[in-house]
Amino acid sequence: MEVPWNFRFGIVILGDSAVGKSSLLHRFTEGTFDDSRQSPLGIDFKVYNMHYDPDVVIKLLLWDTAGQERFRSICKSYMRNSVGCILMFDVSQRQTFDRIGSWHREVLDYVKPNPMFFLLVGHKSDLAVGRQVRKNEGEALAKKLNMITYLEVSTKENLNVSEAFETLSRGIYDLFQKGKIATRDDWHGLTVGATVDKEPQVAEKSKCCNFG
Ligand SMILES: Nc1nc2c(ncn2[C@@H]2O[C@H](COP(=O)(O)OP(=O)(O)O)[C@@H](O)[C@H]2O)c(=O)[nH]1
Ligand SMILES: [Mg+2]
Repeated sequence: MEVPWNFRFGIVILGDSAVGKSSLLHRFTEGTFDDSRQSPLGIDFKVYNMHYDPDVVIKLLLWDTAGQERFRSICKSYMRNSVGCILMFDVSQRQTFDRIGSWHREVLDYVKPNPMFFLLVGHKSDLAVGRQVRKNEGEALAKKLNMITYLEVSTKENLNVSEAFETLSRGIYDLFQKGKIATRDDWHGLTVGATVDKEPQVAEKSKCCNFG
């Protein structure tokens, strides 16, 4: 049954291939971690109702890039219909951290003139032995790029998984309350107040466009 919602946020999960985007989304929405799970090609889309406080339901539309990142190709419909981005790297793969700056730039360029707010996630924090990026480097980069914050997450050990989605959503909600995010009729990244469900057309899921 459709839960009435007060706000709807589109959230996209981005980062290099194999940093663990699909695993994170799966853990958050289904509650499980399966090492052998194959992510399907195409776009994965999940809905999650977040009870921000007893009176406020924020409906999250969560988009996973499932494979397109290899081709630097991003689907217009979900980029343009998002207000938040979980930008991820793998703390055990330095090159995935080194590419965060270009992800960030390209996403902002792409969604212009619409806003996008970022949470930086250093993923696979359980891999202490193989770690190649220090926590303070992640914190410094998030600060430099003006992101909401930096969090270290392990989907495998279920550390900071729901916190990641909550921190980003709260950050966006607070910015909206402060008047820093303007809604527009032709932009569906952040939608207010409707309780009737009108999701982006599922058929659009497979229609992707080249990034940049
Ligand atoms: N050690 C560790 N491995 C993880 C974690 N999350 C995902 N993985 C593994 O990383 C690999 C890539 O994950 P996947 O979700 O497919 O990445 P995606 O390409 O970014 O969607 C898989 O083998 C996962 O089992 C984690 O928190 N810790
Ligand atoms: Mg994937």
